[in-house]
Amino acid sequence: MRNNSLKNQLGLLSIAILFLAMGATLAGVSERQNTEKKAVGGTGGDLRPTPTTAPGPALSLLRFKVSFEGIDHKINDQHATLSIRQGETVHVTEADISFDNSGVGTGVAEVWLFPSDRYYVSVKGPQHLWGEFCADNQTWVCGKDDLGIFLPSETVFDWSKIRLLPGDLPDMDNQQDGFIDCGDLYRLKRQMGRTGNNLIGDLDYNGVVNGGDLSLFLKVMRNHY
Ligand SMILES: [Ca+2]
Ligand SMILES: [Ca+2]
Repeated sequence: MRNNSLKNQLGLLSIAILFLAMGATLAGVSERQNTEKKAVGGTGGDLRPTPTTAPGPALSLLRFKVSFEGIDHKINDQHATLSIRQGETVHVTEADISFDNSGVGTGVAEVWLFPSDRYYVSVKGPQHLWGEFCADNQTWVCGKDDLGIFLPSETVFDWSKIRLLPGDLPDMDNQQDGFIDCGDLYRLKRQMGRTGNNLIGDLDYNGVVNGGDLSLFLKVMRNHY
């Protein structure tokens, strides 16, 4: 009996040791798995580069100065259209322009822009051809070597050194075709002698359509066509 009891005790002890050994083995496997997960999953010791994403578009305030050919004095506020291009993407927006005593107009347009992108900006006055801008304080016509301009909201871009050219008069549907031609001259002549505000033929904004406007129109045609 005593021998059997001793055998049973030894047997139980062996089983206990076996379970302890298995437990230690399983714990070792589990620890390795956790370590591998940490190495792959990034919770401590992650060596993979952190992915980065380009900043998305943000609603920006585009502040700018422009001037009109033939205007060197304060005139009433005018409306301008802006076309802001980056590659194949074009944003079109509008802005009111207020003029100082020297005829320099200041406008602000709201537009969604990518802060990291360069843009070309075209501005069109109410009776004017498009003027294209690709740099601050620009004095030249944009060419293929110009990369465009970053447009941070805190900058006021001075584009007044290149004057917007008058002569593209709106038609009966209030549309401008982007050219100065005999159709514009016809509309100007039909308005000769009229007085008042916001006359499409009043290119110098003095409240009357007369020879001064016709002279300005012909000067633009002569110098730029
Ligand atoms: Ca026209
Ligand atoms: Ca006039």
